[in-house]
Amino acid sequence: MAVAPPRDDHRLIIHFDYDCFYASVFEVEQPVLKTLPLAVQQKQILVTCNYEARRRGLRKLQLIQEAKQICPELVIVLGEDLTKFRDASKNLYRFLRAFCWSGKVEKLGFDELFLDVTDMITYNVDLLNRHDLEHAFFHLDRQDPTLGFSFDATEFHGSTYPSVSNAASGSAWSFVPAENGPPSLHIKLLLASHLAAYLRAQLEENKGHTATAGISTSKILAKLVGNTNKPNNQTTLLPPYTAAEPGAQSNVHNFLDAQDIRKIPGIGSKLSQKLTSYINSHAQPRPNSHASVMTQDDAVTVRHVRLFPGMGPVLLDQVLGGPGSPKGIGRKIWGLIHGVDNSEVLQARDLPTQISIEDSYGCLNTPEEVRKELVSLAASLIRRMRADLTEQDCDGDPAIGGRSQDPVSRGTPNIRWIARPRTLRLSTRPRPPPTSNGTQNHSFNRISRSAPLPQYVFQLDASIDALAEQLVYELVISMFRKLHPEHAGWNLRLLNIAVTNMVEAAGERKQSHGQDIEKMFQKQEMRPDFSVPGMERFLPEADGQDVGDSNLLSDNPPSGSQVNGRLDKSLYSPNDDGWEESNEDEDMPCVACSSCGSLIPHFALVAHEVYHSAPDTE
Ligand code: DGT
Ligand code: MG
Repeated sequence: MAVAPPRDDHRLIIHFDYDCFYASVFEVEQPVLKTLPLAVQQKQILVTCNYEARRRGLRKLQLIQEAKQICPELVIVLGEDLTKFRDASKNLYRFLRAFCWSGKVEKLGFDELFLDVTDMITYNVDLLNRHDLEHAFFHLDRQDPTLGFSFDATEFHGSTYPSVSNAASGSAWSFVPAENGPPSLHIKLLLASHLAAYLRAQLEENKGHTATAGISTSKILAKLVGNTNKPNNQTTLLPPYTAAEPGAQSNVHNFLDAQDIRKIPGIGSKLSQKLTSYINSHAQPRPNSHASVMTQDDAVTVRHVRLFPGMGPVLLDQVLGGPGSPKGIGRKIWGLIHGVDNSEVLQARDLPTQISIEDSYGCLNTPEEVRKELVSLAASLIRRMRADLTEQDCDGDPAIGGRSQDPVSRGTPNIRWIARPRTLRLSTRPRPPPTSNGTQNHSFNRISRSAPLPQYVFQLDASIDALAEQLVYELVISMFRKLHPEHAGWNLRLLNIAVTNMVEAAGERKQSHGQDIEKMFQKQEMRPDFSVPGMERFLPEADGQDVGDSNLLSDNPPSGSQVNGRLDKSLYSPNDDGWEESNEDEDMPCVACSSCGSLIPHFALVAHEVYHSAPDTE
């Protein structure tokens, strides 16, 4: 079946992958480490190592023991606390985002980014002086023509696929737009290659991190082509992207054909396993191979799939479809292996919709264990809230919610909350009881409970450990008791605490409409009766009387130390992912207020709306 070629309106996408990311975070802290073989350890695994270590034969995801044997002088640092990687990732993301006009900068995990630079390239191609390409100037600002960098527009920066000597020949001039003609893809990619090089250099100079980049017209192609030359390099996928004339070769096909099917983003391990076993078990002769039959171990490439007899969306649907498979899977995968990926680079979003911290356990059974873990999780949560939801208050303008107006931030000049979650959620997953035939039941879900988040957690001058203790003793334990009324023996496998229901401070968007949320928070501080009648049972009880388990309130609070090996997931999920079997508000149905997002019981909604409509007295 013919596949429409990648879109012809040519978006320009740059993919960044920071080199040996975790290791380089340590190197930036201690530059002397750059010259030594360095590995980052999590559990017994070397999760990554710097290129000095790789030169000595080490590789990612190797056993630490094995790595030490290969390289006894290896320097090992512990990487189980992800905080510093997350902070570095956010910092680099913000740095690169500042260059990108469209604001379309999408993070993939901690160390990959996609930038949609189409508008920057279109603008600069239009301004290119075709009579002096060697001394071209790339404008980084539409308003200030002096901001930018010089470059040589007669050649690509960095590596290309295919390499330039093998690429379709033609003088650089022939790729430059004709006087009134549309710019060629070639010249757009060429400019994008120089922009990528400039950004990589800025990243290294200002932040100390090197990165590998890929440049093409879609996320999938930019990511895959970037991988071909690592580290500290970049690769542009050259046109032609379509086989326009009979017998002509598309570089997209040529490039993708050689890829292992498992490496194609969007084809996860399950799908590639299904494809591999289908292709291998049908024992087709390999195209261009001397071997007449493939073995089970043979890697299946895109070419094997694409040229497999009868292959197309219908056969792919048969091979990959089935219960649980998304509709149209065959068409989607057929598109991907032809380089068709129209997914947009998502608009930058600074604020997570929720922050969630969790840890899994062999078995948590006693109040003492639970309390200790909850305090530790709460400390991590507050630390994350401070990292992700505050910013330097540059102008300190009280009119937009600056620090001087914020009672809970007083004493910490220059830092302010840019968003405040309204809801705290505690989730647990007990170990399921064995089924009647004695086998383990694996389908036991999480249960959770929510409550309004107390305002004191926003005090920036209080110690995180002290706040975590207070939060657990005054609120979280009572939530836990409601989830698990039994005194002990819960056999817990997982604890998760999260803050949700994020409300952006109005000062963030100076032109935002509606009520100034920051002011509303202040009023809330001043009005003890803001807590709607009937909600008190969710609110912190100062003396903890409702908690009812003296063991949980022992006089011996633990330190808020980090839990090793914490799983720290679902941090930026755009919405709750539906895994939860929530019994929240089971006996008091609540609705989220459309103005401020608070969870309000039905019966109190009218009173709450009256509160919002009250004239602003300030
Ligand atoms: P690179 O990109 O090949 O130069 O090396 P890295 O270290 O940047 O590796 P990458 O990009 O695959 O992953 C980014 C970071 O994520 C890496 O520094 C450590 C962490 N990481 C990667 N794979 C795993 C994994 O399988 N498990 C765990 N726990 N962490 C991983
Ligand atoms: Mg990387």
